[in-house]
Amino acid sequence: MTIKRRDLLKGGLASMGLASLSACRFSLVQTNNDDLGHPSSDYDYVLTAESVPLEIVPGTQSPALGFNGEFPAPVIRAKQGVPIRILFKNNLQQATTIHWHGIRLDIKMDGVPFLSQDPVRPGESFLYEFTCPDAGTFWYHPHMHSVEQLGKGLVGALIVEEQTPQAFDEDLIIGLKDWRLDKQGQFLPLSIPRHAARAGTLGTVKTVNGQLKPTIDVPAGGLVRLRFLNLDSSRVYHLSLKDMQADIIAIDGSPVETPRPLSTHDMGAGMRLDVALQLPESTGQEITIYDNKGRGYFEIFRLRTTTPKRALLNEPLTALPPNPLPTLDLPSAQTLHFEFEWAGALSPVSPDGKVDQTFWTINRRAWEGLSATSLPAPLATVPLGKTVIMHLHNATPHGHPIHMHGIIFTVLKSDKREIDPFQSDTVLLERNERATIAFVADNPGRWMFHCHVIEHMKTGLMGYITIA
Ligand SMILES: [Cu+2]
Repeated sequence: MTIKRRDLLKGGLASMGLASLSACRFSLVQTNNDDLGHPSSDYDYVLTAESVPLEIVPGTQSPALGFNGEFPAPVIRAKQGVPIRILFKNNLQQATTIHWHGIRLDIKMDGVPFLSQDPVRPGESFLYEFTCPDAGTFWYHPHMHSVEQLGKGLVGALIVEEQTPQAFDEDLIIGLKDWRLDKQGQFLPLSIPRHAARAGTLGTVKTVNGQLKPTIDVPAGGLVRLRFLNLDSSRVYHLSLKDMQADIIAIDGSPVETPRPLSTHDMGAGMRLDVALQLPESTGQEITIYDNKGRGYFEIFRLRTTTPKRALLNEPLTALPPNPLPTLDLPSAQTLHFEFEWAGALSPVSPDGKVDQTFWTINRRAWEGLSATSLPAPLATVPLGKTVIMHLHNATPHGHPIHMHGIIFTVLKSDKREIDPFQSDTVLLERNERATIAFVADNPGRWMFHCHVIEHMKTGLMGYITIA
């Protein structure tokens, strides 16, 4: 099911397997030494960003971008608490960086140009080396030229395995991404100002792991873990299994204390959801996963039960082990307020089609951009070790998945729904919603704080918070 540009058997190694469940050490480098002079066995992964023709619309080739010449991108598997080394090579025509979404890592590895590292220029390499303190479903993507680089395919799953995992009969990665393509497979403009100023420019071709409405075989009678990742740049998925019973076991990578029944879960750009599903015992049963909008249920893909390839584990579902997050000290917390506002009513027109307008602000400031010589002031500075409470107000008529780098926060409350507090790295704010989140500022650095609708962040809805 992997789309490949070409055989990747350069070094006699098979392509990085989606099915590989262990964090084995391998690489796709041909020579013994890489550009940095290290032997290739020094890395757990070698990741190359490059141009790749992909067959997304059947019978056509799209001039996409991919990691290691394939889509879905190689799944990076790390073990909780064990260092991982990833050599990144930029074979694109533009500079880039890689951000490891949701990982509480050292600021130097966070992959934001100028804020945490120099851009990786065409032909250059960068060694990303970090330890994931938290287990769960995360992802990786560039943090430069994001509309184009993410839109054309540079998105991949990063799975951090628990030290003591709950056993599942099957562990599936479900990467959701839409592509803006015409019928001949050519890219349509990835950003249209009129849409950038509203909900974001949506794709025209919906895919699951790069395929159109696939049916995925699963073992009858088994307990499966479905790791949903919204790898899209704009779209919100309203995930539902309709009448089928399933349990949410983790939200945006963070385990929930007790599994929660899934009815409909809204997942904005960049967000994830881990769901446990006990499959029917008979073979040939189909289970549909839907996008639920109001009364409408629209098929995303299906599972089909087949004869199990190995004996079922018959393990009961338990909660995933909690991640080692610091304890909130709410009584002595520092409180911050953030107003997200909209300036999109200006009806922007740009004759060359470029999105260079400012449509969104955080506390009346739009992102000013940054370079080697200019760094805007932070949105806030908080002392290291302090608990921070953030009151967020989406004073716009559109939804925003608000993401913060470097920390994991707890979503405490919302004025739109009952919240049973949960941990996350991205909170989806509906139009006019007020929500409260809190975290311990225990990771020093300049951490991005932005909307994950890529066009929203590019047109203003971005800033950073300094923890020092
Ligand atoms: Cu937004």
